[in-house]
Amino acid sequence: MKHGIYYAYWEQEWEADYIKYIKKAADLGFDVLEIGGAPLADYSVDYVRELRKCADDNGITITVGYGPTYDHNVGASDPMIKKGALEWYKRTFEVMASLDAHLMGGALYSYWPVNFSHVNKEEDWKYSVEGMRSLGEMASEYDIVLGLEVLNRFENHILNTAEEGVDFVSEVGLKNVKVMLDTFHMNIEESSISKAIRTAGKLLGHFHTGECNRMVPGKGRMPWREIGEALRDIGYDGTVVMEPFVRKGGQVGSDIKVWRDISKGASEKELDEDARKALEFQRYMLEWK
Ligand SMILES: [Mn+2]
Repeated sequence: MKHGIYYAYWEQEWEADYIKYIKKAADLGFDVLEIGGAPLADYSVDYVRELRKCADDNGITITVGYGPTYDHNVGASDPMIKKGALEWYKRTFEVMASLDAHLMGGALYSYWPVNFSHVNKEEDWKYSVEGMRSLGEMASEYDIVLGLEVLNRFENHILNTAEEGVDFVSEVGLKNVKVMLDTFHMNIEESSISKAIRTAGKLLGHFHTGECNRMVPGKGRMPWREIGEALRDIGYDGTVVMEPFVRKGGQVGSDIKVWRDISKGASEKELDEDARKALEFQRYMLEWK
């Protein structure tokens, strides 16, 4: 199991200096830094080389998280949107290959946040499966696995439970298109968190962690022992990335709906210390034998 953290824990805007966070993640003891996919296609060759070198020098594996914009929805019924989206993903996958990054996770089958005034689940599901076949085939050329993140009902309508994730991924039918679960979303939608993990089983390709209010693991009431037992039962040996959001303000605070300072005015140093402790806690809860 490799443990990581999403860079946006420390940021109030989505743009960030990933070099800084690669170093920080390594200093705190993480194996993985999850970066945002949005800017990758626009990076210069030189900057990509610099990022890659920094990751290699620090022993950090990069994973990529992405909440696709409306224009990057491969599940769109409009063929022009799908075409443009696939072109953008191709450029992004090329950069990921240069970064030796082999996993992208998020609502890749849709877009985020969804405008719910126009949804038709059955129809959107159908276009989405077709779109993911195209995207998955393209990703396989770059040796990239796609984790389709199951989200709660307020953020997406297509995949809300592990069972739906498994049905969807089975319909897509590609080895590199997998189910991705996140404890924050599961807490809202799943009757049993351990059963959801067992339902995903061998199809689980990426895992996000966080407390019910998105604090770092260990500060809340998520059933970590149950989660650890289920992950061990299915023999999960992939990436586990914590995705805490505790600061309000900026585009991140607004998009994630953080309307109070959950961190209680924590400094960057205090946030670092919380992350370090959460990593120790997570390794213990998910990996003890
Ligand atoms: Mn997540």
